[in-house]
Amino acid sequence: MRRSLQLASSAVASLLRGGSGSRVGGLGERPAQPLLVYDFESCPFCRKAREALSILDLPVEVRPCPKRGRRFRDELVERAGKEQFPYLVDPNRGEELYESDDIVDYLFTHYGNRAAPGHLKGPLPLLTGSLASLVRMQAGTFAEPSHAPAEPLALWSFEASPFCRLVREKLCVLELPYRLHNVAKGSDAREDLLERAGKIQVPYLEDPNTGTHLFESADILRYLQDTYAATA
Ligand SMILES: N[C@@H](CCC(=O)N[C@@H](CS)C(=O)NCC(=O)O)C(=O)O
Repeated sequence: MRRSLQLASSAVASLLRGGSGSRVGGLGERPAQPLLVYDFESCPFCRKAREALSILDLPVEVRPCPKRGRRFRDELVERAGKEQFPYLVDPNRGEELYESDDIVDYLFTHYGNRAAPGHLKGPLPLLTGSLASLVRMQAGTFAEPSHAPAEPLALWSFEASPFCRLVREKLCVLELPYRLHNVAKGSDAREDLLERAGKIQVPYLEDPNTGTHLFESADILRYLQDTYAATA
């Protein structure tokens, strides 16, 4: 798909979800350690959980589990017993959960100061989230051959950004683990990004394996393909 189409369809995907995950709100206690999530980008259940993480300004270690990928699916089965996504691990409270509704409620209960908002509950987010995946032609669904990095990468992003979505889809299909720093509008972590990278712009990628630091989604996509795709 041409880049202009990629961006347009990614923007439509965000619109279908009403821009959910573009702004933080209702923050509660902050976790000492990042949470961990097993998910894949096009899964509408996973999308709900990622929107909650973005709204609640929570950093999270992502273990991408695209279909036909084994790198982290096997790890999840060993850990929890079945391939179902999303799966959340909270090392701060010793909790581990399947079921997107339970995960969203859990996050708002422990890391928000309000109940989960209505747009993350019921059938509507699944309908609009599935439509968003269709508009994206199921990008971020199927694993592509790749080399595993020694260390997880780090991505500064927020859920509703059309540019960030393209990068998350690529990290997903290449099964590249990464620390996701959610920096939606209103996030305190934006100041950290400014200090670290010199400007507030997402997506921003750091790869400790190669010492690479990159803004610009097109450059990041090219870098990930050239560095980690097995066919490169
Ligand atoms: N009720 C579950 C449903 C989750 C679900 O069905 N997830 C799908 C992906 S969208 C899944 O895990 N499929 C198995 C697979 O991809 O192998 C929830 O809300 O979390």
